[in-house]
Amino acid sequence: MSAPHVSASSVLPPAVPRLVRTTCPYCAVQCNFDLHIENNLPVKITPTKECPVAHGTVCKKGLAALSDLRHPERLTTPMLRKNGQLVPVGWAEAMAYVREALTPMLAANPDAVGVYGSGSLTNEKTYLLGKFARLALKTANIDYNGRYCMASASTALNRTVGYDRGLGFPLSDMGTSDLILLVGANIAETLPPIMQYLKAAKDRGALVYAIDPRATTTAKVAGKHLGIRPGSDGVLALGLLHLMKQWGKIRPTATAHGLTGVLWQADDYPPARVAHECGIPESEFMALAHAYAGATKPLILTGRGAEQHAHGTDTVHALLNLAFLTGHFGKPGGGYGTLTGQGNGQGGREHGQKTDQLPGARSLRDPRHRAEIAALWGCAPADLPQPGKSAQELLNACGSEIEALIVLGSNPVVSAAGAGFVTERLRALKHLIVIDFLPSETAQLATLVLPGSMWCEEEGTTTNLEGRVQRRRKAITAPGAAREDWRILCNLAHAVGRPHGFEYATFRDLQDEFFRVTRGGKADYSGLSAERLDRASAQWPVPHAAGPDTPYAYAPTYPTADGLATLHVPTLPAFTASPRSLTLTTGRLGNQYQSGTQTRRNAGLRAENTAQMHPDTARQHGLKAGDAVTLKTAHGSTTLPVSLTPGIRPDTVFLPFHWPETANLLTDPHTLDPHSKMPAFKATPVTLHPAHAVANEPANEPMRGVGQPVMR
Ligand SMILES: Nc1nc2c(c(=O)[nH]1)N[C@H]1C(S)=C(S)[C@@H](COP(=O)(O)OP(=O)(O)OC[C@H]3O[C@@H](n4cnc5c(=O)[nH]c(N)nc54)[C@H](O)[C@@H]3O)O[C@H]1N2
Ligand SMILES: Nc1nc2c(c(=O)[nH]1)N[C@H]1C(S)=C(S)[C@@H](COP(=O)(O)OP(=O)(O)OC[C@H]3O[C@@H](n4cnc5c(=O)[nH]c(N)nc54)[C@H](O)[C@@H]3O)O[C@H]1N2
Ligand code: SF4
Ligand SMILES: [Mo]
Repeated sequence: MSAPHVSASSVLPPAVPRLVRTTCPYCAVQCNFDLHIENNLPVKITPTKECPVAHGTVCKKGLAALSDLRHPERLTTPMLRKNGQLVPVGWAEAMAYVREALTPMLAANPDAVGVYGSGSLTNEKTYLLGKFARLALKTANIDYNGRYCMASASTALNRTVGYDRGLGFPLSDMGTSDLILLVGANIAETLPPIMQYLKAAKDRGALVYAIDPRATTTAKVAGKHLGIRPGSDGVLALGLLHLMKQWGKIRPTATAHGLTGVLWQADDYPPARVAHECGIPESEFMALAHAYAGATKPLILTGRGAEQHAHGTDTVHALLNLAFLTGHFGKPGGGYGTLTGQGNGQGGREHGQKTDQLPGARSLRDPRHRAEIAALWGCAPADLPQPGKSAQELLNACGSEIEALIVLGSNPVVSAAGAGFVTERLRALKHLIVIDFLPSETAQLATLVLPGSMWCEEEGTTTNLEGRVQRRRKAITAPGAAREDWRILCNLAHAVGRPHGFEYATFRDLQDEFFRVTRGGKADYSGLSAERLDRASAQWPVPHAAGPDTPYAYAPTYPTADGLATLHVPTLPAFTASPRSLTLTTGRLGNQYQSGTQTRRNAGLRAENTAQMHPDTARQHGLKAGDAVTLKTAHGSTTLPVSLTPGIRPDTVFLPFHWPETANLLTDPHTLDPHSKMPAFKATPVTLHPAHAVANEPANEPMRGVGQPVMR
């Protein structure tokens, strides 16, 4: 990249404005833009055509990203809870608290200390967080919010081809597909720059389907919309496989284990059954099947709509099997891919913050991998913990098996399933240590808050949804006593008396170690350096400094024991729901990001927190637009204004999850996908009650959610 940029060392306020090229703090597209810096402050963002992903487009969130940097609520000093209140303290006092709180616990039972990470963290911080948990704390109990994200797709890819890169080809190849199925992905709102590739495909004559219970903005651009019942995507895939088999379209990508069982299962899914279970007209299903059969390069892309179910992994297996058995998996621009979500959702799932993982996408269960990492970290393989609890299990165990929790880069009070229940669990902890740069709802519950750094206040790399590693450059220094997160993790290791391995003199030492440690792993970044990434981004694996990167990841042989793929027969629930029952599904709005910490405070990003429903559904419940409705599930209740959207299925209600008083008060914290441990964010049975009708009922205390804001 021939972009103007500066190194981390040249951050003193300059006499003239300077430009620093970096990447966006939000989603997995990881658009590049230039920051115009004056006096240690970015004053303007300009997109750049040199961005290898978005080519000069950015979305509204990216353009508004500067507003949080010096927000009045920005955390600039550690805050310790004293007499029930969080009060500012110095770093020395904060670290003394950490020492006193954690040292006895670590001596007695290290697994009582949990660590909760994030797909928003750079690769280097992801790596360091995993190392911190295993080497300094020696706890098995580390996991991260990616468990809530693309974990079902990641699990299905790993189980099938032993490898997990969300897209196996450069994003721009999407433009060469002749049929694109967006399965539960509302990319016009969530990954907007990708729309240019969708449009390129359409311009070349491609058919594009949005498969979604709502006629979303994406569906309007796509042109074709299949409004299926939440959770039924796997059934749809089996129905397509059924017809492909009948129509002689089976020509597997490669020899694989499990082909026969998968093909047998499809016999049970004739079109009439599929139309019934998916809740769509059979004619619409047949039109899709004919389009798939006739396409030379069909591409199935899943988003969270298909994946965030208690049978999400099986759903992805069904879609992946279809792509594989029809010979499209692994083709440039064709086959199957998952649209990763968070800024470093891809790299964040590769370098050891997953509970069963070591850096470079190694397995904590594999004796060889354990030995490799132990040698690099200077410990015995037996000293490395075994896999521990997954994200939701970790949160659910707070206050019982887990006595202290360290959170970096997540806001589970808003984003976890059953957030009311989870909030009570977090309150029951002895110690909750949150590293954030804004007072998230989770930080507001903490016993200690440590002020971290924001995106352009630190160096690092992120890996976008096509496995492209890019530099995120430091442009300014963090305000007040806020520190770079990597330094905070090192401070914590020192505070608990385990400094070994956390003595980096500079960020560069950490980064070089990170690249080096991935050598030999499936996600091998060892050929990378900051200098190489200055010249060009690179798609992993990149095993050699002088060698090429890997734009096309999925060869017909796979990194499995015998080089073959293994297809799994999906287990799917039968859909027998009565036509009168309602399903709650949840998701995103274009103007808000995740749990909302970074966007609800931003005046440039306004959005409405409403319960979206079909006009007929509203009418049946005596509701009209703007009325307050109380939504109740087996897990909680919440009250919101109604908004009417004729494009949604009448049996489905949609809630955004960006606010504390919303979606996750209603979702189930206990039922998880058996393979990926994903909660069912996208389907919960729900009932609707006009708010005046429930006003006199007793309040349901534990379900109310977050506690009183204590920092504002
Ligand atoms: N504006 C914005 N952009 C974001 C984010 C954000 O918070 N805000 N977050 C980022 C992250 S981390 C992620 S993971 C991505 C997520 O990106 P998406 O996957 O596009 O986001 P969602 O809105 O969660 O879900 C997509 C669609 O799934 C539909 N859906 C619900 N249930 C089902 C179902 O059972 N089947 C099918 N086929 N569809 C269903 C919903 O109606 C919704 O339109 O977005 C990233 N980009
Ligand atoms: N009902 C429902 N629930 C969902 C989903 C859904 O579709 N429906 N989607 C799920 C998905 S896909 C995801 S990814 C999760 C996301 O939800 P969360 O895991 O809560 O993620 P964020 O809201 O991004 O939270 C990030 C927090 O960390 C802070 N932060 C961000 N980056 C950094 C950093 O680099 N350093 C530090 N120190 N702090 C940082 C932010 O200020 C914010 O408070 O939500 C999940 N929950
Ligand atoms: S698309 Fe994603 S990476 Fe690009 S500007 Fe928007 S939020 Fe940032
Ligand atoms: Mo996500």
